[in-house]
Amino acid sequence: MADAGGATVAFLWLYIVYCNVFKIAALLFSVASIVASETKDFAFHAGNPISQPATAKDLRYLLYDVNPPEGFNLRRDVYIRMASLVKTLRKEGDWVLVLPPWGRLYHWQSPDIHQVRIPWGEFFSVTSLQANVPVIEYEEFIAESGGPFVDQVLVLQHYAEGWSDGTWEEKVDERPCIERLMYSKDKQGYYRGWFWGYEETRAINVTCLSAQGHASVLAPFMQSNITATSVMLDRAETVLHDHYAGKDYWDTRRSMVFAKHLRIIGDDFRAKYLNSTDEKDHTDYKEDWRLIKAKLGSAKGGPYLSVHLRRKDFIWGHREDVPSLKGAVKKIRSLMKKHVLDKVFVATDADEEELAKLKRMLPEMVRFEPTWEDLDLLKDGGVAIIDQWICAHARYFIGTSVSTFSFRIHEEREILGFDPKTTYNRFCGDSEKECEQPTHWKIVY
Ligand SMILES: Nc1nc2c(ncn2[C@@H]2O[C@H](COP(=O)(O)OP(=O)(O)O)[C@@H](O)[C@H]2O)c(=O)[nH]1
Ligand SMILES: [Mg+2]
Repeated sequence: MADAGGATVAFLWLYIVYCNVFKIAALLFSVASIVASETKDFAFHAGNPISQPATAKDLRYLLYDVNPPEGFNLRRDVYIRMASLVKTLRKEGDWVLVLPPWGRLYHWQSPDIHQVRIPWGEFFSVTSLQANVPVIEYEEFIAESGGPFVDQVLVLQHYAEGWSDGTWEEKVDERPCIERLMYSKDKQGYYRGWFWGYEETRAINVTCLSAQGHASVLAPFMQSNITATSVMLDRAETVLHDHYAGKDYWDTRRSMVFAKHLRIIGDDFRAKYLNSTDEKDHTDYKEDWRLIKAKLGSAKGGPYLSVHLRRKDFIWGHREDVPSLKGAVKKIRSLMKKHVLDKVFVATDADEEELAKLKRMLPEMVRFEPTWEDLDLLKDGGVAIIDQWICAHARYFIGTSVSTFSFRIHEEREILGFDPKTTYNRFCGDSEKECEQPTHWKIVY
């Protein structure tokens, strides 16, 4: 057990100061031009209304949001679907994807920490995202598009009648809203609702759209029926992946590089407590994700077992595929023995009581335990990413059944070039009969 370390905190302060200077500069000189100069040739440009008024006129913005109860790692998956849709839309127009600020997530419950209106740049490398598809932060959208207004909100929903006639078809139709609308008109006739904690944001128009199929099924509808400059898809998780685990999926997934300060903290921790460095472990990383093409099986990983032990809502329902703590510790011990590893790194969302129990049963476990000050800077999302990063670099990983948190670790390890046998593993429930292991989704370049 260890805290994140003083040097790391000092580094973070420098980083934050740097970010703030950057923000002020952005306000003074127009966000768009800063983005363009920062990204240079590395990325697409999201359009530049100051120096190119002609193209700015045609710029369209796609915004989106996800069902409130959904967690961090499903939201990362929905980003992939939206990136795919924007790529399709861009065949007929200059569309830019607006990154929905992070916040108000059900699991982000650390007390006294401000966790709303968090830009993507705090968790991911936006320059890396831009090398895949043009994206901008929400505040850049406000600055560029002329204010906190969304022209058209389309609330996605299924079909009231379902698809009970037995034939699945892909379709989109404007329909009456099935559920109670989460937007209401104010005195001026604007729609108010949840816009990521930006209370001044309003929508001009809100309608419901029944959609069934993959994300790009929306493209023809949007191209022929919507003329609004900014369009927000709410409940974006309603539409599916265009092609799950295909090349486009992996391109977008690979572009979701964690923010550099989080990777540095994770790497420092690996070196300090787990005797793990990229050089020794053959997990070399390049800043430009397009240059990373690790061969399957080339990564060795640090000399530790890593574990993602999902608890909380996963045990409340006494799910059959989730082990008791006792069962999990038994499995951990047997894996350490089998793979001759004397260290185990544990990432978990266990509550205080369970954690105390786990510590008694597995006193040697190593965890990333941020101080309050660290947490204040990193937020729950940053800590989750550091946990995932450390799990991704272990010689052997075991996760929790159907947890998207574990799935994102699988992908990270796939990118790093681990042998699938060391990655696609999960705990079994204590009395689970057929304990099917996770699917290997092979990376496609
Ligand atoms: N730091 C940390 N947070 C976790 C861990 N497991 C779960 N969480 C938190 O709980 C949330 C789980 O929700 P989600 O991301 O939707 O994953 P899923 O529910 O497991 O599919 C995460 O986003 C984290 O905030 C863990 O091992 N470490
Ligand atoms: Mg979840």
